[in-house]
Amino acid sequence: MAMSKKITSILIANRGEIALRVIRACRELGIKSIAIYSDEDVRAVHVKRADEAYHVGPAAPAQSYLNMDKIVEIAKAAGADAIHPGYGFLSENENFPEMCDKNGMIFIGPTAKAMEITGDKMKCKAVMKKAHVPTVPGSDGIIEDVEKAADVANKAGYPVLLKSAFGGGGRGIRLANSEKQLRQEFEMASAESRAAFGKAALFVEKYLQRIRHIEFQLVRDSHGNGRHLFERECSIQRRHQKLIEMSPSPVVDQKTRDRIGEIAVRAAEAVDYLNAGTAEFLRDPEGNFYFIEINSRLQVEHPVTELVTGLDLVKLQIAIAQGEEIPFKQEDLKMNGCAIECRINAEDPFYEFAPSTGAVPNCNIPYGPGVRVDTYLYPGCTVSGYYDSLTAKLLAWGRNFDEARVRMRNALDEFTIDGINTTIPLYKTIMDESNFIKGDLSTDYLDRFKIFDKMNEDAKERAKGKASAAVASILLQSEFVKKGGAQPAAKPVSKWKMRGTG
Ligand code: MV4
Repeated sequence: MAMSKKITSILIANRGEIALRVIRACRELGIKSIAIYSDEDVRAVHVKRADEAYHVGPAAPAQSYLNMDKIVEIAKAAGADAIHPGYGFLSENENFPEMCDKNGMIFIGPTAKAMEITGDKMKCKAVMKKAHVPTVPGSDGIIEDVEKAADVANKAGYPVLLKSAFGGGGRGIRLANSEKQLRQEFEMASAESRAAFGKAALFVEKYLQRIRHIEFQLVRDSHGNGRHLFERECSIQRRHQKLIEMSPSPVVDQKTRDRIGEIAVRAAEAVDYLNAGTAEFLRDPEGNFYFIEINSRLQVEHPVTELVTGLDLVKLQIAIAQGEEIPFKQEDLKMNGCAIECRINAEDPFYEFAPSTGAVPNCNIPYGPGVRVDTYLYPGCTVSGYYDSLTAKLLAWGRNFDEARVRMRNALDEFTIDGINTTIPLYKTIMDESNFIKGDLSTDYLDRFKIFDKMNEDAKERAKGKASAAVASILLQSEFVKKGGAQPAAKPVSKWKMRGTG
């Protein structure tokens, strides 16, 4: 598939901040950007910024941003050369690249074949084992009977996890601490699986505890060149939703980075990967890395990598999609400084992350040295309940972790979003938290260090601080008035005069 057709226009099959991100890359490259929008997004900023915008359908994703037929129809009518799927929506649907191809359009992403393999966890694991990519010890494929399961578990050592091949995002995972428990869980899980899918598609893995989620950014071109763009540490999550990502990981030294990065490139080769993707690993406290999956899309957290490498991943995606070779060698890449990303979600962290949507009458978006914000927010916008809760990605870059962390902390103070609740208060607490500062991260970080209790305390303190500041300012003002200094009802003075220039 060494296609080499210069892309001159791209339809962006997405919305929100990622649509804006792709539009910016198009503008830089002189490529025409074509947006689509649902009824809900008539006033969305991606519609204003794109060169052209077309209505795709009603608010519901199935009838708009997931409607392949309609999207391809619009792309054809608009004369698009290529389609960028962003993340979510159609980005990992293996039918979409084929459909684009049939209609003479370039899909900016991996091939259907690579998507199909990476989308099937068991198949992917088997391919990786063959390619000598380390995977979690356990069964080679699906286990149909309980005796075989007990056998594998005894070899791997307890505790083990029973995973459903049809699960995903933490669904269909059961823990067994002993053979007795394994037998019970196996019977229940296979009955459940048979009822739902007609067969007991279970596999057994050693249960890794206190793990970190560390992933490597990958790019691979149609000429077979594969590169890794270092790691991102994504251990701070809640219910399999990432909240904070950073690069470098506090526990990855250069030797490990080179070693695991090379393995990640090998993983990409094993599935003949094309374009940008991510190899996910679990790291245990002993420092062992185990491959778990490849995400066959550009990820939410890709700007973390952009800040530490100086590369533009969307521009790179477009170059690869039009048949170009990746313009750098592995040894040309250097990691510069540290970047942290906080996902600003429209959810209430004080109330089980309940969705919080509606009008945003005003907002203040931070900026300044080392600060990047990818967002669709603007004063007067609306946050819709139909789509993903991500409203903004706040990133801070620094020469080292602490500079990035302090910049993030200050930017969080500057960031205000009126009308809705967001995850900002949680991140303020985390940026100040001693274990975060030490880099003591794991996927159970929030529970292990009782972060929500700390957040509640912090919020109380801040409320007190605000109340006393308000009282102090009233007192000050009354003092000032008593001294006869204030002229509250004075006629407005020209600002120019006040600055002493008039
Ligand atoms: C594991 C694991 C521990 N041991 N597998 C959760 C969803 C998924 N895709 C894989 N997951 C896990 N698999 C073994 N053998 C722990 C998790 C896990 C997890 C993984 C990545 C990021 C966050 C997580 C949170 C809880 C559990």
